[in-house]
This record gives sequence, C-alpha cells and structure tokens, in this order.
Amino acid sequence: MRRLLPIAFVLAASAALAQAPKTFDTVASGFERPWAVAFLPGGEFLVTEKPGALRWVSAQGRISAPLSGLPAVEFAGQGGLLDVVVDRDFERTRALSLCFTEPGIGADKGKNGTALARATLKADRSGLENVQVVFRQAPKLAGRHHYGCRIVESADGQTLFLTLGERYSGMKQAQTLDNHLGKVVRVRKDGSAPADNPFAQTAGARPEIYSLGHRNPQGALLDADGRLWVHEHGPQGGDEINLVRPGVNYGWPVITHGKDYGGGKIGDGITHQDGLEQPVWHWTPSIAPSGFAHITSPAYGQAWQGSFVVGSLKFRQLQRVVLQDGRLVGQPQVFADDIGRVRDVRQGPDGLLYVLTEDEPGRLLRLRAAP
Ligand SMILES: [Ca+2]
Repeated sequence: MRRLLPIAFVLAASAALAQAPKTFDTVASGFERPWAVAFLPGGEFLVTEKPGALRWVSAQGRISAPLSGLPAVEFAGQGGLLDVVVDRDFERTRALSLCFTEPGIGADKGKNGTALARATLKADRSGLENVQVVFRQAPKLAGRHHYGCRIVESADGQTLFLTLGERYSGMKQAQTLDNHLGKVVRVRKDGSAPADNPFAQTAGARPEIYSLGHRNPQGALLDADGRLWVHEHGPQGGDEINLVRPGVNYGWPVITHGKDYGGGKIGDGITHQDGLEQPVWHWTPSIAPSGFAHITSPAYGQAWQGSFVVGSLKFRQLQRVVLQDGRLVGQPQVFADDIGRVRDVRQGPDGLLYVLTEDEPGRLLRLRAAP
C-alpha cells in the first residue's frame, strides 16, 4: 500500500499536466517587431509595429498595409510605436488610444519621450482620423530606453492610465513629483488631469501622476474587481508585479530586489524602506516581462479562470500567476516555453488568449481552449 501512494500521485499530476492548454494556432504571421494587439468587432485586430506601422488584421489573418494618419514616431532602441487600445464603446465611436515615442522639436530637438494620442479608426479601416496627441511625458530626454507605455482604460471609460518608464537616465526623478519619469499617470481622454488624482492639489506636482517610483512598466491591466496591476522590468534581477494604488510610491531606485548591471549596488543596495511599497512579487533572475493578461473566461478550465498571464521576452515564455487578496499565491508557472520573445499577451473578446511574438516573422498566436 505504501508504495502505491506515490504512484497514484504521479498519475494524478501527469493527468493535470496533460490538460494544461499549450497548443497555439497562428492567427497571422509576418509582422515586423509587433508590440501590441487590440481587438476589433468581428474577430479583427489592430497590431502596432515598433518601427511605426499600425496594421489592421482581418478575421482570416490578412495583414493590411500600414494605416494612414499616424503621428510622427521616433523608432530607436526601445522606442517606437508601442501600445494600442480600443475604447470600450469602440463599436459606437471607433475611438482608440495609441502610445509611442515622440521626437522632440524646437528646444527638445534630439530628445524624445512617451506620448499618448487619441484617434478614431476610419470606417473602411484604412487609416486614423481625428488624431490628437493629448498627453506628453515631461521632460523629454535624450536616450533610447525605458518608455513604459501601456494604456489601460478605466472601468467607467472616463479616464486612461498610462505607464511611463524613467528613461534610464531619469531614474532619480522617479522619486519626485515635478516630472512624469517612472510614473503611472491617470488622465481624461482629452489629456487633462482629474481633480481627484492623488497629487492634483499638491504644489509643484504634476497633476496627472497616479503613482510613482516605477522603473519601466510594460504590462498593465484592470482585473475583474477593478484593481490596477502593473509589472515592470527590474535592473539585473528584481522584475516586479505591483498592485497600483493612488499616491503610492513603489520605491525605484531607492529600494529594489535587483542589482545594477554587472552586479553592483543600486543606491544604498537596500530592498525595504518605510513608506515605500514592496512588490507583490519579484523575479530574480529577470524574465524581462512584457504583456499582461487576466483570464476571466472559462476557456481554459476552472483552475485557470481568474489567474493572470505574464509574457517573458528573455525566456520566450508565458507564465501564469495567481493573484489573490493583493498577493501572489504559490509560484509563477511556466506553461508555454520557447514560443518566441513575447511582447504582448491579452484575453480577447472570445475569452481566448492572444500572444504577440516579436522574432522574425512576428506572429499573432491564439492559445487553444482546453479540450
Ligand atoms: Ca518597486
């Protein structure tokens, strides 16, 4: 009897593994450095490419020529055309948001920064119209790193959250309120700051700031309970998941669970300090997280419903995490390995997971539902 117990356990475990969804179908292939996917009615998509093209993708996977009407985008290093999100009421309004690296002009010539544009998609899907840059990260800096740039529409559709990296050279400024480096901001769709933002009444503070002390957040979402989560790239180690609350300081670069490239200390080399929020989870070594999805659909079975999925550029993986009561339960689970450098992962309106991989040829993948 004693010897049977471990055998039964192994059988049960392998049966559970066999049921884990891991079959991907290729929806479309041939993108150049795809960065974000948005979902249109009728099973169509919009996909951004970092070099600057926005493409429409038919339900059959046909990729269009670049859409017309985009604002000027600077493509260099980590910058380019980055996120795209369509409004909750897109079917009625055809309204969407884009974020991208905007080249500086005039006194800012030679510098760049993250910017947020609003636009409407033409009815024939050939281009954008009513394009307006409504928010610009300040200050613009020279350099090609840490743009952040994930957009999340609030549940009531009235405001947008935008994640902003500290541009690497602006890391110390992630701790001060007179700039948008290393921040999550919350703006109305015309770019103005709501009066109930946490620092809207603080003298000298940028009124758009919602949270501070971030490094380079490239995954963001609202969960089914309306909470805002981000993940962010650490330095060498110390990638983080954070539950974002208004006015909270997430610590970078004063505290971090990572080290400087080459292994040196960052600042005083401390991981905790009063008044600075600890991450809900941190990865060492770094996985280079990009893309963040919340599985609300039953497509992948009961055990997966309610969990979250993080893409890894570095390990070419998807990891599933369970976040409950503001903390991570257990460990992240790798369920798709070596599928390419994952740039984006989202749940589509059909309840299935869609994944963008940026290796040549860039692909849009769909995870098949559990059998
Ligand atoms: Ca932190």
